[in-house]
Amino acid sequence: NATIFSMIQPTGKFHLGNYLGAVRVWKDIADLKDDGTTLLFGTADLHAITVPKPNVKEFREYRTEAIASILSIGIDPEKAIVFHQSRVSQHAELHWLLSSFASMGSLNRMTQWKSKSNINDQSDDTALGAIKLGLFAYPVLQAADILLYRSTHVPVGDDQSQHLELTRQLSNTFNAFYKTKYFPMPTTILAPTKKILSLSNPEKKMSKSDLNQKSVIYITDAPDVIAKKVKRAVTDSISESFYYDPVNRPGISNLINTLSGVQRVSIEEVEKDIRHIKDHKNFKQYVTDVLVAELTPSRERFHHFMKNPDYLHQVSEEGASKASEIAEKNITEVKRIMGFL
Ligand code: AQP
Repeated sequence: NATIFSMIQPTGKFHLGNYLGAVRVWKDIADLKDDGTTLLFGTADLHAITVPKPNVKEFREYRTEAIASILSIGIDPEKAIVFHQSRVSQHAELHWLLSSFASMGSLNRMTQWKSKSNINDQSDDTALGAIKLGLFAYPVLQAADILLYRSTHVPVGDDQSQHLELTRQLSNTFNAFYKTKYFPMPTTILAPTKKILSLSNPEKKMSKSDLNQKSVIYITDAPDVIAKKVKRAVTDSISESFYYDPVNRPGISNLINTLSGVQRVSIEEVEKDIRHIKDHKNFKQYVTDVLVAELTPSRERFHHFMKNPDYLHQVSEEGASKASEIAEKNITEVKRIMGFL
């Protein structure tokens, strides 16, 4: 039977990239599955501390908001297991067991620890020496998350492809070492939308932890906030027509890509739809209208859920209990294979 698994870090409010690259895709998949497929969606709160979180109160809030966001986008907790990673201790346990099979070389090739630690010069030994083990080993924990449930499919945005490749590598190494077929080769389900970029710097991806709030459209932003952010988005001075050209028109192309994702149509289709628009003001107004219409229902549901913290707690605790049941069964088998039992 298929098991579909994905997580998101509670490192801030969810934005358009998280929506189009992750949670709306989870919802689409969940809507299609009524055939006994196991669905697990969670907050990767253990991953979140790889960039340490000194503000504990804020971190706690982000965890709660993450559950509210997942539900408000339309994941039904009756159909999918929704939980916090840290509430299922077997994630950390399997991370340790798998870490003996993960080579420093393969982790060294991962790009995330480099971008999150702002290392530019890899021959700078002092800077490299300051990198924390948790950030470096992050992909091993992600592999453990996925393999713990013997997941067969993992929906993610394209920035995560590299980590999924490492997961398959670890699964393969473990299976070959113990002459078993216990772990599956999880398939990556790539989100249909290309990466959403920052509004103020379309060279960078849109990120929860971006300090410049104007760069990011949060899925809970009110209509006037969305309008203001889109208005200020960096574009260009080429007027009269709007078309997709990520090299020469990165800002405009990012907005066209966003429209294509939200409206579930191809880039070419969007180009046709906006052919009649001749100036930036009207183009940005069009983008704003599309975003406001898309995000309003989930924003309203989000505020409704946030008024019911007890309900959110109950959902994530029930989810953790269901996830723990699968996790305990599977880790027991892994330990048996490895000779611990
Ligand atoms: N800009 C993006 N465009 C498309 N997809 C994106 N994702 C994140 N940013 C974009 C997808 O969201 C899922 C969850 O990501 P995550 O929270 O585990 O880590 P992240 O990719 O590091 O997300 P952020 O928003 O950039 O958070 P911070 O600022 O904490 O690093 C993944 O499936 C990812 O592909």
